[in-house]
Amino acid sequence: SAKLSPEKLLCQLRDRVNMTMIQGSDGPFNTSAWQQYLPRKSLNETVGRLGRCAVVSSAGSLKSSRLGPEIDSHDAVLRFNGAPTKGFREDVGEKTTVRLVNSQLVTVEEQQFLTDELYNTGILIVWDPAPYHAAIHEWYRKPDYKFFENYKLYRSKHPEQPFYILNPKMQWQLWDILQENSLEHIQPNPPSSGMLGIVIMMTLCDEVHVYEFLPSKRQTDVCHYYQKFHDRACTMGAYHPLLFEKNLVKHINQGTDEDIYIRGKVTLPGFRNVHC
Ligand code: NCC
Repeated sequence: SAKLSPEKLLCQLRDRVNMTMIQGSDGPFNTSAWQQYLPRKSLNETVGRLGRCAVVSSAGSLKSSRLGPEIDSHDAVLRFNGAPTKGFREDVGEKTTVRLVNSQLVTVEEQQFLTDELYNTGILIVWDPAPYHAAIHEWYRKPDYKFFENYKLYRSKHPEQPFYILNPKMQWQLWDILQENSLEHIQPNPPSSGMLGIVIMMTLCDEVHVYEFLPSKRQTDVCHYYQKFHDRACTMGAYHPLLFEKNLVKHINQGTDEDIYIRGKVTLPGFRNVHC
């Protein structure tokens, strides 16, 4: 197998995936039209040093898990896209420190990103699928979704809420590592929000617990814990290389198989605690 040991894989992730947010000094964002919108403080300054962190997937298997109190006991919690806490507190908790959203959600009118108060809590980070290893200027001219206008509108409405744009180079640095550690050829589509969120928290925290990314005994075809919709592709992947992401996360899990089976819980070290 082409697979590296878990230790070597963690080192590769630490050293090759450069998690940064777009800053006002990054061309083509270094213009007066952008300066007033991009947050002045870096994400690191905004969150401070984080200890124990939780990443909560949106999987249907969170339903009836009663993991809420355990999830809320973390110093910081990351959630995805439109995943709600209201009405689901017992299973997913209510703390939301970071919400990672894709550019489709920010752009498409029906998603109500600009009006739904769900988005008004915590730090927001948006990411957009960029062409493979494209330079930032090339991506800027042709984002997958034209989310820049809604980003600016949201920033004007909520100037106090930190809202970052993920530098798109990260997704392909991560994809390269996924491909190198898989025996099969992977479609060149970017990793899911789930995988990106896991690596973001490994950068910010001492320790990361991921819930229901690797499915527990509650595994189901129900796509999300907050909707009735069924689709196996939600768990296995279609556009995103989700299966390869899950294999990689399983490989570097430092928790027990029982934790996966009972809680859907994976334990990963923060990059600060990875020694190469
Ligand atoms: O469904 P989504 O993902 O918002 O889920 C967030 C992350 O949770 C993990 N997940 C989800 C469901 C499931 N059964 N198993 C899981 O492991 C995945 O890691 C997933 O990334 C996305 O990644 O951004 C995605 O977004 C949705 C959708 O755009 C948003 O929910 C906004 O409505 C995509 N669905 C569609 O476009 C129809 C999904 O493919 C990827």
